[in-house]
Amino acid sequence: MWKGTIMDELILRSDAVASAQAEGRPVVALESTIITHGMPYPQNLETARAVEDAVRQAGATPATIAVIEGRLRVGLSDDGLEALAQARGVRKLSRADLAVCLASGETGATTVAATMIVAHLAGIAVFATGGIGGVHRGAEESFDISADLRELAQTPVTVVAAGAKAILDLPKTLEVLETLGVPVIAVGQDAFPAFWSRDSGLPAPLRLDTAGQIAASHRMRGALGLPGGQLVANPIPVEAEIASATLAPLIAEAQALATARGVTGKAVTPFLLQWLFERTEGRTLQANIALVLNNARLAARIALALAS
Ligand code: PSU
Ligand code: MN
Repeated sequence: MWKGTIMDELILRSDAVASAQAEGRPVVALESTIITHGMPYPQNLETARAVEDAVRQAGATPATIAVIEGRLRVGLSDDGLEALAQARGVRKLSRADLAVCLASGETGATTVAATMIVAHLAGIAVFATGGIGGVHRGAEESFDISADLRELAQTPVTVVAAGAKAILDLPKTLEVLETLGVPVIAVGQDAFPAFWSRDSGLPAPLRLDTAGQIAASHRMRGALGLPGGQLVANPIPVEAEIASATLAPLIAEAQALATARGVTGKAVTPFLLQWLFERTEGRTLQANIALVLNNARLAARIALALAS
């Protein structure tokens, strides 16, 4: 079939991913924007490697997704990870950018939205990241709402994140997810987590306590013919969290600075993360690393449950 041929030409799987899929073993998709735009070098490379190891140790195969010179890569080699981690000026790809980047043979890192699209094309149902994009503060003026939210509404991938980043307007983010019909499932607690902190002060719409239950609800959406995925909101481990009261004034400062400097569009999230990293002497980065690892482990358990 022509569609299959084009897809086979576009998607380059690593050997590990190809054999895992051929044998029906569990695979977990991982994004690459967190490597190129979310963390500084060399912590980005160390984290990318550690996240892949965490997935392997939990019994699944990691598939880090990126566009390298116009090819969709599903599963990167260690050299590939290193090149991406050191590269400068890499594009940040969301749904809108994917086709242009591929057609022009360029290199780009996939956000949550683009990683979901590619994971689904490649037949991967579970994806681990840090935190999804959402409704930015001041969105009533800027209209800045991440394409990640609409992707969750239309692409059937279960996304494990530590909630949404506390730099966002979390009440509005939850309202938009509700409008879009996206299940927002807190893991093991009633509160919606806020990325660096376990509790956003907002109740999560749904709660599940085990990977098996999350896998079952993923399957049930498929059986019902519902498009779209699930947002699995996995709180950061207690020992790694930063109290939200500590971060609140710094986030307000970061946001004010971004507005004053006219930072807009794709640059907003990387700007805020980088500024918080500097203002907390790296504490937000340490917390970010801990929560991504925690999400990778849970995603692997969900993928295992789906594969059995
Ligand atoms: N999670 C992290 N760090 C990140 C991101 C997620 O721990 O940098 C990235 C994801 O790729 C997400 C993006 O899709 O931030 C959101 O960007 P925007 O707000 O521009 O949609
Ligand atoms: Mn945005």
